[in-house]
Amino acid sequence: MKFDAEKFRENLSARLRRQYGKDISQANSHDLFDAVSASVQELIMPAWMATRHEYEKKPTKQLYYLSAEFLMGRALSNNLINLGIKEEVQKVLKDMNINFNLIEDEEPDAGLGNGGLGRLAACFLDSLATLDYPGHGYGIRYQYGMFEQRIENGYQVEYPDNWLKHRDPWEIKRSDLAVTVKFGGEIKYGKTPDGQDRFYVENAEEVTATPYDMPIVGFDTNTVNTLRLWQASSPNGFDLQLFNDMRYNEAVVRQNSAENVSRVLYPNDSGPTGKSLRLKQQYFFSSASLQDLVHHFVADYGTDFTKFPDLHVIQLNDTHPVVAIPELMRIFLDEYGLGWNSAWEIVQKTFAYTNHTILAEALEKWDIAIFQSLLPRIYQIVEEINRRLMIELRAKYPNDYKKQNHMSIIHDGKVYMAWLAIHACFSVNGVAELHTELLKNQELKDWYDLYPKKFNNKTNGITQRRWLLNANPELADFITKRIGHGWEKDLTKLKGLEKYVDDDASLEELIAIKRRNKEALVDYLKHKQNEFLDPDSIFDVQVKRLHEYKRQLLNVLHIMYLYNRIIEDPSYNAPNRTFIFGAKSASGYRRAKSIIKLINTVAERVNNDRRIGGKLRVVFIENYRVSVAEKIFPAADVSEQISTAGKEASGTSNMKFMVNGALTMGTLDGANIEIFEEAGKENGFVFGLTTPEILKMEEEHSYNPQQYLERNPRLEKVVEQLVDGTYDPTRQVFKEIHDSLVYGVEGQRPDVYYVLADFDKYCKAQEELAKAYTDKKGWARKALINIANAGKFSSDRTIEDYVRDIWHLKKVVVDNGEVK
Ligand code: 26Q
Repeated sequence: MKFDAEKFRENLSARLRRQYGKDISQANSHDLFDAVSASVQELIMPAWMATRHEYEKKPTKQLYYLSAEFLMGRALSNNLINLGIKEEVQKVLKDMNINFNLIEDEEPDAGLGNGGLGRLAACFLDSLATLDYPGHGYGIRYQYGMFEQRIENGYQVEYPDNWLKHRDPWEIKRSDLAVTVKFGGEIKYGKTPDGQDRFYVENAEEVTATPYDMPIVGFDTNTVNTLRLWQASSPNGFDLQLFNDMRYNEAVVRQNSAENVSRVLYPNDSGPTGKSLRLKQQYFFSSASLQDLVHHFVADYGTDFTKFPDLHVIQLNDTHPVVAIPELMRIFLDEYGLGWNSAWEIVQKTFAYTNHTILAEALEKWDIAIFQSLLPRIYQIVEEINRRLMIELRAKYPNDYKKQNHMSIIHDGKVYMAWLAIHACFSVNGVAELHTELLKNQELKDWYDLYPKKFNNKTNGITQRRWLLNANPELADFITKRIGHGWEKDLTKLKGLEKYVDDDASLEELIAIKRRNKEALVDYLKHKQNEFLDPDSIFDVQVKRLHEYKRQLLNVLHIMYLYNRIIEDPSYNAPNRTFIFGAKSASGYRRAKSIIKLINTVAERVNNDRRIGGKLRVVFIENYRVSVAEKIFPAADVSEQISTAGKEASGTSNMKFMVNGALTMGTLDGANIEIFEEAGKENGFVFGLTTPEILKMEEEHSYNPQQYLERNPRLEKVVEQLVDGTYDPTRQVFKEIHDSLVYGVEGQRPDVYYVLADFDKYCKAQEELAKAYTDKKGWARKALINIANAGKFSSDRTIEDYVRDIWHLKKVVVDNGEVK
């Protein structure tokens, strides 16, 4: 885009005057952040309008990505980079004596997601716009995003994330497009004014859904797509009568009830809570989004909906928006009078579903009682969908009642959202090769047998614009100096770096860049947490949500083992290591919270033991989130990807580490397998049980954790140290962790995630890693090979795969929207 520095400068000053009544010298960092962002937003506007105009001008199929989460992080720097004006803006600000970094740090993360699934949605939006595809996001404008985590006395404590406390300069409220979403009420059947028999609902609770639009700026293109987030409010405000009667609390009950729908992101990313407010959120944004699409369609094309699937494809991000399926049926049947068969045909051509988990306990199901009372008409439609499905199943598997019952969308008193998705959608995909195979052959086998053609794999990816170009500018320059530009939009070009893997000067430079990035992280942690890290030590990093299956516990047990060794064996000799953790736990996940306490307890002990002499340090980074991740990946030497094989659907941090030149310490799980395939196993550290080995042990019930304890005294010792007073004088705090490994608690088998089984293999792989690190050049060479082979893991590739196999979109090139 053309950038007029003088105009930008004037605009900025004018804004500060208008909005804050200040001139530049009086403005604080926050005022400046807001004014700079607003000025950038204004630069985005013409291309955003031009994009919308272009999509309206020639009817073309558009993608709508329905997701309960969009983990966007910060927008300022990313937008500047994608607009191609970051340097210019930085220069203008510098000339005005304004420090860009300080301004940047004023922006709160848009933390509207838990982890991988939400960040994937954000990376997809970036890739869609960059590749000139008409694809938009629909979600919820949570007033409070992912909680702020503080560590108090070693424990996680959650605080509300009030990210909207100042205004958000990137959003535009579209009150003109508000719709009504209805909950509860009674189903009636009767005549419409023009004499047709229809279902309708009476006495429903009405909630207004107001859209707020955020621009999604493509990199080096004029395409600006839209993320539309819905906010809930009461159509009638508060009750003035009650207020006048001084019944102040009662006066706002209805208003609060409506506003609660988009109040807060549920901070658990595993087992469904079964909370009806969560189902309310799901229906709220699904219904609002579909009403929006249908209104627009009817305005343009009238009520012949046969063309609907030619112009819309809706991707469901996990089962969270699956209630959109019966909602579209409801709109067609009840609002436009279509017959069941024609409505169903359109619906089946419109929706596609992505599965993000293999954990059976994470598959969403809702109690019939909750579902039916909250969404009576939707429930009725689901019953009819299921009635017709069961006819098919009875015909196909006449005597297999077990299968019929298992596949029924409604059974055991619950509504199975994944079953509804698989039955209704034309595509069902997993997010890495192994994951998709496990869905087909294990978890969803019955469905794969019934609908083999629906199943396909789309290995996840990440956007190199945010995670390399923006987060690691020095590495980006290193790359561009050697292979030129082009990798920003075609990450496979990184392959060109392979020429340099034996070039000493390049390796030296790569080492120097990593070193400076480590210093930057050291600096950050010094200021934020008063932690002093050694940049010459190995930065060994595990950052991700805290889950037993991700096995942060295996990592800590290994640290406890190293600590014992260093103390017992004065001749212990290995490079200094810093183990870095970042993880939020779901607020109700007790065992995960104990693991956070354990990490912090071990850190406290190890870091304050003089005998360790810098050999070992443990750091828990508080409140891990996108903006902190952007400082961590560039500084990492080692990427810990150590989930129990078969449990991590894909993982995406593994890709962010790889493209930033960290070596993977990983199990053969999720996308790790594809990473090792691309980079070569010899350029990382593979260890642990494989999925077939684990499946076999599960089938035969042959896993005996006791054996591993007996055979490995060092393992026995660290496990015992959880309860012998070494780390906790009360011996209570880590008892549950201990017992879950050794005995099994709450009816579970012991060591469900094979921590003890993989411990020895992990220690050996870690030893190999430490040895490899002593060869600085050899290590840098491996790092460069990893970077050179990271091309597959761009979300651009993922999006092209979706477009080719599922969405069938055409690129729409937008001119710059500037007045000619
Ligand atoms: C469901 C019902 C009620 C409340 C919460 C939820 C809920 C919320 C979030 C369930 C799951 C999630 C998030 C799951 C998630 O992030 N999965 C990850 O998705 C990534 C992108 O595909 C994968 O890389 C990870 O392997 C997978 O764990």
